[in-house]
Amino acid sequence: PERDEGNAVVLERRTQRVQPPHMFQVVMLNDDYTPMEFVVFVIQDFFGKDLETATQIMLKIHLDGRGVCGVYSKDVAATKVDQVLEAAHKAGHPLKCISEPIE
Ligand code: NFA
Repeated sequence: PERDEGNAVVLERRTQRVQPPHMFQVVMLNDDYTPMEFVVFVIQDFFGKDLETATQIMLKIHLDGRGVCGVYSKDVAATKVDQVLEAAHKAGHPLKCISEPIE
């Protein structure tokens, strides 16, 4: 009956809620042309890092080829990527970043 269907829905939703939200890391990629100061500016501006942290992340990307700028829900991570790519494109820099699921 209807009451059983209702219980089944509630139980299924409870099971789903136990799963942690799938998080995505925004990874910035190195290139040979984007100025270091621009990268530091972008990391501060869009990822809320202070100057020292942004500089450390920029240097990590410069040396390793890539670095994580932040971890977000899928939608927010995609928005961060869009914001970075638009700012870089407008400034004439080839800076790239991607979003990828963690684990
Ligand atoms: N490799 C760039 C340079 O030497 C700096 C850079 C760092 C670019 C991090 C992109 C990401 N100007």
